[in-house]
Amino acid sequence: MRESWRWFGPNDPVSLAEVRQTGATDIVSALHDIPIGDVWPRTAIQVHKSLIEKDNAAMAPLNWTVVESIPVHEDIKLAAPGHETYIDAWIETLKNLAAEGVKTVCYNFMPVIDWTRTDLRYQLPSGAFSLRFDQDKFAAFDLFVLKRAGAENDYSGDEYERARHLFAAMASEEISDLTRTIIAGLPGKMTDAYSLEDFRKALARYHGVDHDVLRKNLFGFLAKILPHAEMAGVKLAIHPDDPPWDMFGLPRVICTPDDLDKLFAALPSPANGMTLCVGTYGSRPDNDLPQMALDYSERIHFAHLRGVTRDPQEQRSFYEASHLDSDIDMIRVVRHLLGNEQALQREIFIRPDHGHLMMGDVSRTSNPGYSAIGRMKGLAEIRGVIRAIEATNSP
Ligand code: DNO
Repeated sequence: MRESWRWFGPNDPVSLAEVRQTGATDIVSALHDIPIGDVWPRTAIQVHKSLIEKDNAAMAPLNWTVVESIPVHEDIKLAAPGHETYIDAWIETLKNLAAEGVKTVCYNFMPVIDWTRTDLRYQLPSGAFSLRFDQDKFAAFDLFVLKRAGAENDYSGDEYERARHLFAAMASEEISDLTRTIIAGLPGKMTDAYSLEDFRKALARYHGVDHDVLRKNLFGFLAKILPHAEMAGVKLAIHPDDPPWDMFGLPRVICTPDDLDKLFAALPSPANGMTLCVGTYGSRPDNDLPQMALDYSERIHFAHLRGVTRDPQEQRSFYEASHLDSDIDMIRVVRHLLGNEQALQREIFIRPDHGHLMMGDVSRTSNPGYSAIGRMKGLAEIRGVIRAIEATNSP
């Protein structure tokens, strides 16, 4: 397994020197400054790569091997007139990355919003902070802040009442925090940051786009990309929709094994792969993560390892628990991923996906979910699991 670490570039508060100390060997990164839809020039990729790899002769090497993500322009998701230009740009970027040796490419196809949480500082009994998605808060935002037309049809009477009560008790500061958290965006998101008005406009563009249409647009996009990926030796790794269900009346099409089966049946190319984002898929009780790790052995090129614990009453609400102790059987997931590597004679990239905000990181600037110490703890725990399984399996 190749232990990787997400690095947001020169502005990331966690430096490469710190990343090196975690023992990770591979860097997961992107050119976040380039506007969505533009080609990433080869020279810009080279500059980023040399920044990451500049101390490799003297120190433990760090290599840029995984991209997370090349953003997919909304016009592609909508198959809007002229979207072919954006597909061509995506292909150019893919080729430029491959030419520089960056050949594992994570991307997602979530309309309008990328990953979504409602609380960025949810305090755990240990005193550390975690990220949380609270379904009632989300509903309160949708119904009473955004006031989305037709939103009431998406919630039961009981859900509506819970959201109404919650909203009535929220101070204006809390409302603006919640709004910012949901629509202005989280680190690494691959969609634009919106004002409320722009957000409504972005949603309106999807009027009439249901699951079938969005899926057709995804498959149409991939049909054009995959031959180039194959030629360039690139492995694509689609990231699931986080959380994995429809939101704001938008269809989401990478949420379950059924979605994955449709994707791989329609486009069996070996370059067509997935990111097993354990925490995202695991936010649904009906996704069996160890089973998915087994079933998609050949398709998993990249894994995000993170634990999730759901609320007993409202199963769509969850917090990001510790990497090993959550509702997900992480040990079995790791065991199956290792088994796949053995059986297929290849390595996959894993990274600790998010970590708790804890210790010295609490008083320093950090990207929500992407602090240093919490992620290092997650990586170290997972490394322990890997070593223990390897030792048990060796003759
Ligand atoms: C959040 C991440 C997402 C992810 C993109 C993949 O922590 O998992 O930002 O990178 O959705 O395209």
